[in-house]
Amino acid sequence: MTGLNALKLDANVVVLGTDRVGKSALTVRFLSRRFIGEYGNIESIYSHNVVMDGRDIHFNIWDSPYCQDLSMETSPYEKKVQWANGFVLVYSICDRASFNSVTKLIQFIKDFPGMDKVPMVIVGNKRDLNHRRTVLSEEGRMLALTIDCKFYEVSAAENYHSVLMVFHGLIDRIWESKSAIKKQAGIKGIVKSMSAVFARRRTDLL
Ligand SMILES: Nc1nc2c(ncn2[C@@H]2O[C@H](COP(=O)(O)OP(=O)(O)O)[C@@H](O)[C@H]2O)c(=O)[nH]1
Ligand SMILES: [Mg+2]
Repeated sequence: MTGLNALKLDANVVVLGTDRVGKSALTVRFLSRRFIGEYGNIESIYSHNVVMDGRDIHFNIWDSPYCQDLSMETSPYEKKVQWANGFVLVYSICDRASFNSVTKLIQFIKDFPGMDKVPMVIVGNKRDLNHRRTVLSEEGRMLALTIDCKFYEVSAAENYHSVLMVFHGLIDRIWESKSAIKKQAGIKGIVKSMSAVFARRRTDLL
């Protein structure tokens, strides 16, 4: 990353999780700072520009209803996975099945070629319903530890700041992964041009 592009980043983000965990609430909270209660069940891609830590971030956020088909060949998620630079995986702290589904989604995503290290964050939503909790914070934290990603417990209903942290955390990871790819490409380029120079020298000697 050099020059003006050094502080710009395009980030395609997919928000995944079972129905009613608050994917749309979380997305809309991030985009508008508001919680409106009911969101319907439609698929949406939102475009959003923000400045984070002095970087211009252009988000494309794909919020879609859950689909049980997690077979790589037939799942409607296939296109989304290939499009994504990062994932927000959401469950509800009051819904054990939604937590189990996050584990399945992680495996599904990681099975795609080149997606093993794709940036992800895990989000336990509906923290305001602590009295109905069925998933412990530690369980979310442990799951995140096993795949080396960040973990957040939030309430899209009650708090904007924690939701902002989720997208911040993901952007940090996407930034790191894009920088690492560029660095690798840079090193490969140097190795390539050095090999070309040495190859030329060898032929000069013949
Ligand atoms: N108490 C509480 N309810 C929430 C929260 N986030 C979403 N909801 C509610 O959960 C339901 C499902 O939310 P929605 O965003 O449509 O879920 P989605 O199907 O995953 O997109 C709606 O009734 C929301 O008002 C939250 O943080 N706390
Ligand atoms: Mg929704």
